[in-house]
Amino acid sequence: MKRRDLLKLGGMVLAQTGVARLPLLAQSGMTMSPAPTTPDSNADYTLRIAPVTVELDRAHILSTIGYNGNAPGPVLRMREGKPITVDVINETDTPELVHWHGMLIPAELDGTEEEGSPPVPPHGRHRFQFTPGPAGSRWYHSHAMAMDDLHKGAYTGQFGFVYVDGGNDPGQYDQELFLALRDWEPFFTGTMEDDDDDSHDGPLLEKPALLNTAPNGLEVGSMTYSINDKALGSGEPIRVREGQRLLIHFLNASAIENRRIALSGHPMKVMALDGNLVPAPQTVDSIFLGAGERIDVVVEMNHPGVWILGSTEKTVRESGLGCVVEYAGQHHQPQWVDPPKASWDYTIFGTASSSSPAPQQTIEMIFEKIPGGAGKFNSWLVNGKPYPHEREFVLRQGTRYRLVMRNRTDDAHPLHLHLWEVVEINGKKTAGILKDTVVVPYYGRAIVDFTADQPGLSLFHCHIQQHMDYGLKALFRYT
Ligand SMILES: [Cu+2]
Repeated sequence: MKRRDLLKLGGMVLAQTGVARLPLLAQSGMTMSPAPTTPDSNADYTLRIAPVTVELDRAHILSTIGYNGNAPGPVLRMREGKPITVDVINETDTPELVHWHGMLIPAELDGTEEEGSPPVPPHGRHRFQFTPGPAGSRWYHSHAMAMDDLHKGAYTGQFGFVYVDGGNDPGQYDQELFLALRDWEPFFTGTMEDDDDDSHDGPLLEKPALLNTAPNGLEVGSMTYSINDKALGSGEPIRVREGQRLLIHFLNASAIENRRIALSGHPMKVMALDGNLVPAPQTVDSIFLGAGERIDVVVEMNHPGVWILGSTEKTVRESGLGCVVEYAGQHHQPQWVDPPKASWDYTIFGTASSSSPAPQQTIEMIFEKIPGGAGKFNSWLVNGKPYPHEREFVLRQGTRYRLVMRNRTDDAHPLHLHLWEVVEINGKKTAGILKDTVVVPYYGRAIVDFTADQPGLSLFHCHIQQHMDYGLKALFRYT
């Protein structure tokens, strides 16, 4: 989407320093060791929600709310199908919700206010017991509403990876890394300019003939970024040796923005989208992650040097969204190499025909934005109506649905529901790609199929916090 103009105005420009000091992988959330449990608990994991300090670099020491003294929180490893207990202790003054994103678990455990999941009370605790699944890269994060409070919900440091082990990982890699993309210190601004080319070169199938030209409202921006808890140029590099294979789990944990990422001089083989193996892994020069999305890639380390992995947007990268990858024996300045320009296309990772049952019913959704005007917030409508869409989207257990999402707004929205199969993006068909979040392109269209097999309430929503808070969501319920 937007940011670039703002970033030109200010923000720190990364000094061309090499890499220095600090954080151990264990501190930066890249660790694979289990999170500590507290002695007073017999849970598998304990998550403590409390104020934390995050040192992105010497110039940016932030205070926010995080898990277990850090942001991101620990990587929680679970075994698919093996019941697990997680105690969540809330040491803050406000109720909190922990959402298990991508996990297929009952609504009361899903951690979403709108679904009626019980909050973790202020200075209270809540025990989560569930059977993790499906296998793959999942994550946990606050699902509290933030509205006009940029110190709540997904704007805070309450996020972390969950990796659900399927037990059949052939382990064909030398290093496994968990990298979460983040922006910090959000602010409201009315002067964004839309220049994200990632979804602008599509066919604009849903662009209305008559655009609403009312003045735009306030949006959320940021000029401070990191991967895990470190800005580019701070923290330890990822150290590699020639000939190694890296498995990198990427997560876009931003509450604000979709992102394109590359590793200079190194193509990446996309193995899984949102934690689910894709039918046709492909090698690409850059990847694009909507807020909430995960991508697993394998990278062959066959280009010795010292390289920058990070945002393809220069200002964003130089304001922190990157890290250094250093080959053994190489000590020069980290280099950035722009990847060739390309559009992100989910469909290339799929197959021609689906083995899933044909949909029995179609749900049509039209997204529109009502510009808020100067100093006010925009709002979003689904099918011309505001949230909550009482009894509008009622599912029958076991039925296969086709969901047609028509984006008549000037933003690319990462829409999230439990699990669906991508059918078509801007008219291009595919099959076999299972995801829980799909970016519906700028004035574009995305079609997905899903089976109604998660009884109870399900919240369908945009993963950009402000869009969700101001209407881009709907409750699905069952008959
Ligand atoms: Cu959105």
